Amino acid sequence: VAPETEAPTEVPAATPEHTRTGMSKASLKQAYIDNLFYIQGRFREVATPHDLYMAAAFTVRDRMLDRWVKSAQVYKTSHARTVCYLSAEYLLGPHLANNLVNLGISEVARRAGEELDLDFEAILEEEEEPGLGNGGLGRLAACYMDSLATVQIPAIGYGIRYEFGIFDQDIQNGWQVERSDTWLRNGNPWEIPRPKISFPVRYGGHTEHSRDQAGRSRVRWVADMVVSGVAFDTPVLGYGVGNVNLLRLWKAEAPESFDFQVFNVGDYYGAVHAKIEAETISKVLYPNDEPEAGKELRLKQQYFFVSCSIQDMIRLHLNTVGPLETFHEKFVAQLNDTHPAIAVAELMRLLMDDHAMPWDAAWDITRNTFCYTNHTLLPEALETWSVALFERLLPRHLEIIYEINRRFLDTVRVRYLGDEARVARMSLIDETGGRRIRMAHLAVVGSRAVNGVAALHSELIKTTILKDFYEMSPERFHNVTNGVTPRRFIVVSNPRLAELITEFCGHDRWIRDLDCLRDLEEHAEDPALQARWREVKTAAKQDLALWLSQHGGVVLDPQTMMFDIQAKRMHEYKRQHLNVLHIIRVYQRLKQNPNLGMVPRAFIFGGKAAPGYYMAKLMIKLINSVAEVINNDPQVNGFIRVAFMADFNVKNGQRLYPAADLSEQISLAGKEASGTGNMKFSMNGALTVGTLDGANIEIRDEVGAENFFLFGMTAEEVRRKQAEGYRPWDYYHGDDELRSDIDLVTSGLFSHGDTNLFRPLADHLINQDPFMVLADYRAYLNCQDRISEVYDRPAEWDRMSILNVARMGKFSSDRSIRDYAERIWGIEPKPIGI
Ligand code: B1H
Repeated sequence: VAPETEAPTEVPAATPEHTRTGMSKASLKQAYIDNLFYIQGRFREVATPHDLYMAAAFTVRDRMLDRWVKSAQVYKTSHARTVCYLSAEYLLGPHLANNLVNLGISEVARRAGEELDLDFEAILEEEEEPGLGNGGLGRLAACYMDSLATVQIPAIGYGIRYEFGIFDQDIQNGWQVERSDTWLRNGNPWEIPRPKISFPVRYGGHTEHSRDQAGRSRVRWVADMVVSGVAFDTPVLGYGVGNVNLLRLWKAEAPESFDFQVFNVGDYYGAVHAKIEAETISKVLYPNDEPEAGKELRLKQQYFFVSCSIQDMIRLHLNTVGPLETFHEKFVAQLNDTHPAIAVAELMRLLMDDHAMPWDAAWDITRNTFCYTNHTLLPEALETWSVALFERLLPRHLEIIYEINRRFLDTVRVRYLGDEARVARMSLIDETGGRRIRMAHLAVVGSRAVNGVAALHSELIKTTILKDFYEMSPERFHNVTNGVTPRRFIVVSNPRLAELITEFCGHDRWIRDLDCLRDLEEHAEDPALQARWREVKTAAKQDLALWLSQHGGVVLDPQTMMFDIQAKRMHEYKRQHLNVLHIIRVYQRLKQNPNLGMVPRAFIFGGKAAPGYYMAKLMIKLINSVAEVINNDPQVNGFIRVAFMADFNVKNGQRLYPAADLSEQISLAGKEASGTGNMKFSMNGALTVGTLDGANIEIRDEVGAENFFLFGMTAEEVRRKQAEGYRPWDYYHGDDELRSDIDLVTSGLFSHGDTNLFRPLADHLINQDPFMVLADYRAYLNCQDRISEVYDRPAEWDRMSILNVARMGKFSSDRSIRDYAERIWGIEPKPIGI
């Protein structure tokens, strides 16, 4: 985006339009001062840091609204086909810096700030991030919103405006302590409330079946609770384009009339109670990275945002295109995992019960509207709901699901004569044990296309959890490998690297077309680039080291130490404890031989544990306990240090990715559907130590096997070993170093003499080890030794690092979105000029 030419004078040209949305330095300055005064009601002398931030946010937002109006007009008048992304989570991260980049005014804004004597970095720091997601799945939705706008595809992201997002993590005495996330406390300048865009959402009650005058069967759902969903809109601007898409999040409120009804019969407390109950629905994000078993409120949340969203889509369609028969031509709706899968039944209900459409026509539209993305194979993460709960909360939807199932199973029976075992396996209802609804089956049956999130994952879907469905209709199964946005994860978080890339590529086209990074390849061995590359990495490490020393007190040496980072949710399958066993091995080696010549390393961790996940919390305690011993042992702490960064979130992630030399992607093969942190690290020049899991495989294919540190069993080897009967005990007894490392965990060394504290963790490894840490331990250590050797040869390391970045084009979320658009959605870009 070329900002308009600079006005040479201090006083901006004084048309209000100009100062309101002009992009020159003078316009920005004037707009900033105006916003500080007219929106915040402050002048400089009395403004708080938060006021200064709000004025900046409004200055930027005004410039986005300009483009938003135009996008909305073009989309509307051209009846543009639109993607609706349905996701219970959006892990957005701070908006300000990102929007400045996408508007193309980062530099001019910085200079305007300087002239106003503002601390630009402090203003950026002031923003509270909307943490409306748990981890990869929610962050993926946020990256996809950025890319949808950037590749100019009309889109609406639908979700929940949680009042409390993912909890903030404190570390106290080495343990995780959760604090509630009050991100809305000081107001959110990026959202626009739309009180007039609101829909009723009903729960409970019963259904009444009758026939209308034409003899058609009609159903009336008489609910016993109603809440109202109110829209809050956030504009999402693409990079360097005029397209602004809409993120529409729903807040639950008590409908006014409902209040009065109760109030009128004198039940004042009842009315207040009903109001609280309604508002509870969008109160808080469930902080688990797997479904919360049987929690009624969770199902209420899912239905709440899905119902509002589908009602909104129907309203938009009736207002623009017209007849509902063409609904699926106007909209395609992507289900981000099964959390919004109830949408299948909801669209059926609205078409049939509210719009009098016959079953077959409604089913045709429904089936052609939805597409489903699966994000996990872990059995405990596959969502099911008890039929009893469904019946109580969504009686009409249960009827519809039964009917979908009845018709679907009939087609299975006709196709596979006599195979009742298959019928039972494919049923939407799991009849083993208590009866439960299988949300993944509902999503598959109700969708036109199904996809996994990395090549291996998409293959495994076909051979494991959805095998029967794949056999029946293979043409509906796809792969779309995940991606991440280079705007946030390179340009915003690593400006030094961005500048260096631009210099050596000779252009900044790579920001919108990441394949252009290939232009770096020819410089991979150029000592000039390598020297600069190292400077950039060291500077990022210095930034991180400084920040960590000020937040938690760990001192790391960015000059001598390799920064070895594992940052992701805490989970046994991700195997943070494998990393810890390596640290303990290095520690023991150093204690045995203090003169051991070794590459100094800083082992850095970040990640939240689900509040109820005991083992994950114990892993955090273990990391911090190991850190305490190592960091205070002068015999080793010049060589190794351990840091746990509290509160890993988008903002803190942006501090970590640029500073990593080594990226730890060490999940048990077959368990990590894709991973996206792996891409963020690699894009910032970290080399990966990883298993053949998720997108690691594709990253290795792209960057070249010689530029990737591979170790461990393949998914196939894992499967075989588990089929044979895996015995971790044999590894424990067969490897002296392994045994000694695990024994040190329970020796009391890391727990002030308490030999019980880590016993559950050690025992679990020795006896069960469901994620085969012990089986991969030796391969991991050997690989880490190789890594240290290569790190000792800087020219070789730098070359590998440059080639990693140069070959990351595939992992831009722009590519993922183009894949969806072409192969799944059948939708064309609708370019909006600036
Ligand atoms: C992923 C989840 C998830 N897979 C349930 N599944 C949740 C499941 O609140 N819940 O109920 C929340 C999240 N998240 C992740 O998705 C995968 O583990 C990653 O491998 C993948 O990269 C990411 C995006 O596809």
